Amino acid sequence: MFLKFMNDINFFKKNGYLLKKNLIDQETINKINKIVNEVVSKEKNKKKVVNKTQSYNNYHFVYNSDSKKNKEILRLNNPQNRHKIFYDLSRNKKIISIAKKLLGGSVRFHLGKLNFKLPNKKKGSEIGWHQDWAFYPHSNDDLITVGIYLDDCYEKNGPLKIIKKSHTKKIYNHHNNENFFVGKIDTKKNKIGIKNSISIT
Ligand SMILES: O=C(O)CCC(=O)C(=O)O
Repeated sequence: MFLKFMNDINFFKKNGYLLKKNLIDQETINKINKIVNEVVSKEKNKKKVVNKTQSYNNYHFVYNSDSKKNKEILRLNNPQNRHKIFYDLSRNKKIISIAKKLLGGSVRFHLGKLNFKLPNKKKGSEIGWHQDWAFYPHSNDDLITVGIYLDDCYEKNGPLKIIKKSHTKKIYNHHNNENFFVGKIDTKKNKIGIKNSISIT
C-alpha cells in the first residue's frame, strides 16, 4: 500500500498529473448522470431566457452564446451547493485520501464545476490550453484539480489533454492582446509543443 502511494506521488511530482481508474462505482455515476440530465432539462425548459453567457441572476450556469438561438450549457458552477450527490462527491474519502497524499498534508475544498463538452468545437465548448493556477491564483501552489469523467472518454468526445512536466515550466500569460483575461495561452507565440500532449482517455 505504502509503495503504491509512493509510486503515485513520484509519478505526480514528475509528470504533473495522475490518472486513477474506477474510484467511483458505476451505480453512483449513473445516479449522478440522471441528476445532471434533470438539472439540465429544468434549466433548458425555463421560460425566462438568460441573454448572456453568464449573468448575475443565473450565475450557476455558463452558456456558449449570448444569443437566444442555439443556446447550450457549457458549465454548471458549484454543483455541490445545489445537490447532495455532488456534495458527497466533493467529500469522497478515496479522492480526498489521494489528494492528501499528493499534496502531503490536509486539504480544503475550494470550488466545483461541471463541464459539458458539446459535440462541435464551433459551438464554443473547446477548452483552450491553460494552466489551472492562472485561474486560482493563490499565495502558494499546493493546489490540485480533481477531474471526474461522467462518461467514458475517447479521442472523439474531447478528452482532457495534458503536457507532461509542464508544471515545471513558468506560468504563462492567459490574457489576450487587449490584456483581457481569456483563460488560455497563445501556444504558437509561446512555442509550446502541443503535439507532444497526451489525451486522458
Ligand atoms: O476537460 C478539459 O478539457 C479541461 C478541463 C479544465 O482544465 C478545467 O475545467 O479547468
